[in-house]
Amino acid sequence: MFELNEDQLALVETVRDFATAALAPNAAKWDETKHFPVDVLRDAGDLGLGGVYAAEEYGGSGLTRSDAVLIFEELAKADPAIAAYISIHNMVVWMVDAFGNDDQRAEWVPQLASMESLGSYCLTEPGAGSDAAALTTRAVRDGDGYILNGVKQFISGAGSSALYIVMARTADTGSRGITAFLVPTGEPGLSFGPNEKKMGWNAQPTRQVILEDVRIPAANRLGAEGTGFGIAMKGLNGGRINMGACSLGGGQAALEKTVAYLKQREAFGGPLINQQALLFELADMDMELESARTLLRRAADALDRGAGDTVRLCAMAKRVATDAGFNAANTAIQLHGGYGYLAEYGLEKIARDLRVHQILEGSNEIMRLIVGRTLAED
Ligand code: FAD
Ligand code: 2MC
Repeated sequence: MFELNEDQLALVETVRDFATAALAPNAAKWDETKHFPVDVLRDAGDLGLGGVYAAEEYGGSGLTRSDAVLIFEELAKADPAIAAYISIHNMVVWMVDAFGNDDQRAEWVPQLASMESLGSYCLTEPGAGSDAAALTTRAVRDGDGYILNGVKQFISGAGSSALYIVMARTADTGSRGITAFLVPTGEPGLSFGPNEKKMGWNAQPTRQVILEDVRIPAANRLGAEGTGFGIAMKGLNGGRINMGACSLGGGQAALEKTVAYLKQREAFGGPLINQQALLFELADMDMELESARTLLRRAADALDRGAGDTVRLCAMAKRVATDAGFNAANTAIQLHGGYGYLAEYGLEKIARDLRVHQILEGSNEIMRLIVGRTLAED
């Protein structure tokens, strides 16, 4: 599990080459100008990064979750915001591929896997975030279709995506009354709020998705009525470890920048790396990132095998890796002194981007709730 095979080593190298050439040189500019680089996402799609763990049948790459965490760590070393969006897109593609019927898969997976079309995942609402099963967006059956009404909050990629997977209520039976729907862009009644002004993740849009009497055919229902919450949660298990991998990538990049900096920064008669107090900080960063990486690979392996403790391990890995990544970025700022605070050094962007990973795809408190519940149940 812990030694990469030849295919994985080649995969990491390919993704690193792409990230180094296409993402890293532009990351600061995209952050500053709030530019969502859809053309570069298409290049990522050409490399097979749009449907990493979708089956090959409809154009996915057919890779494993263990491969995916390697990919997202590499992408995030160059730009955590873009890596994280690609992860969300992959969650959408996988949900269509895993739970869609043949018609839905044939229609959507090829265009999503190539990233010709982008996908958004719409669970959160203004009044229902962590308590996702309390969502109130409604889908009412109307002849051979459904009429959707409601507002989805904080939707990544909104306004640019071709496909929105919307979790909506079809019955008043809690999490078992939720159904997933494929809502294509351009449907009458579908609109978007303004792009939110954010601390980080500036290279991807975050907007409300507003549904006002949006009529979609019943053929756009993903899975059976009442299965939408399970579909949404199963998507998130993979999303959570990917988000952890994105945090490790950002944290690792921050560590490497800091080692290089302390080797050349002179104070008190020599390079600062000779100060043991600082070397211990670097060692702690390295240990925390490596511990998180180990747990993340274990969770990815559990997801690949469909192991019984997958949900618990994905939640643990998400909490541990997103905290490790942010802490490493924050320490890196400190160890750069005043220069760490300057945008030019690239560290404050990493910290701003990684901060939200502790909040979204299930906050780190919710990860504790998931793990804690399994302890209480035992
Ligand atoms: P709340 O649920 O109101 O929580 C507030 C605080 O209370 C948090 O600290 C939370 O951890 C804590 N808390 C809540 N319940 C408990 C509890 N039982 N025990 C202990 N602590 C608790 N959502 C989507 O569906 N799709 C997206 O694409 C998407 N992208 C996002 C992008 C960004 C930039 C952001 C900021 C959010 C995004 N989200 C998205 C939403 C994100 O998943 C939610 O913000 C998150 O789940 C938390 O929900 P909330 O903001 O409503 O906070
Ligand atoms: N994997 C598979 N199934 C799951 C699951 C998971 N991770 N989590 C819950 N379920 C199932 C669970 O087994 C149960 O199934 P059944 O009805 O067959 O018994 C059902 O879902 C309901 O689960 P709970 O009874 O645990 O539901 P509850 O409402 O008590 O709590 C909680 C669920 C808090 C774990 C869930 O609401 C949650 O994960 N909240 C966080 C929301 C979140 O992660 N949002 C992220 C939005 S996306 C985003 O941020 C992006 C950037 C894209």
